[in-house]
Amino acid sequence: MLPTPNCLLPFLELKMERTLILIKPDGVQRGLMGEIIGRFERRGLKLAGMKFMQMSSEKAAEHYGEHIERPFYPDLVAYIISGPIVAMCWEGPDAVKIARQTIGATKPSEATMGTIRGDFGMQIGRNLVHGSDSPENGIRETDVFFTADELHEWHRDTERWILE
Ligand code: DAT
Ligand code: MG
Repeated sequence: MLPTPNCLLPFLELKMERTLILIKPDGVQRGLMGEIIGRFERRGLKLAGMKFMQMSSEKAAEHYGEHIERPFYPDLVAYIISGPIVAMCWEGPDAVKIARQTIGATKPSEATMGTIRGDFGMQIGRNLVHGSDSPENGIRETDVFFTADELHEWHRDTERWILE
């Protein structure tokens, strides 16, 4: 794993994390963008960046590089580049864990009801959403999709009712 840049260390120590969330092509095609975005928004995570885009195979390889040796890799890449996606960066304390909990288990048949995959998913190869699995990957993956000027630091007026 690449070392964390020094400027990001205070961010990690505060446990203020960033997570990269993708609404995969099935989520877009099924008209679930608003539903999925709303779940992260209502949970209390704060949006730092969002874009509607179609991934190239190069970007898919960069994003999913850790899975390159897995048998499902070619299907995974074909699926993720098959249509437009929504890429988002959400932040907050424990954002990675909170987002993974909101998304649910990788296999929709094992995902708890009330999670995105548990409520809308059927199969592992159409599991609607990606979420980073560690704070370090949250930073690395955000960097794959966003430039610094596409990430916004803004004051949310409801902040004190969400975080103590
Ligand atoms: P997650 O997306 O929950 O972080 P992962 O990182 O292990 O899961 O895998 C990335 C994606 O690859 C996952 O969302 C769906 C696909 N995938 C993982 N394991 C698979 C398997 N055994 N068969 C088919 N697809 C799989
Ligand atoms: Mg993963």
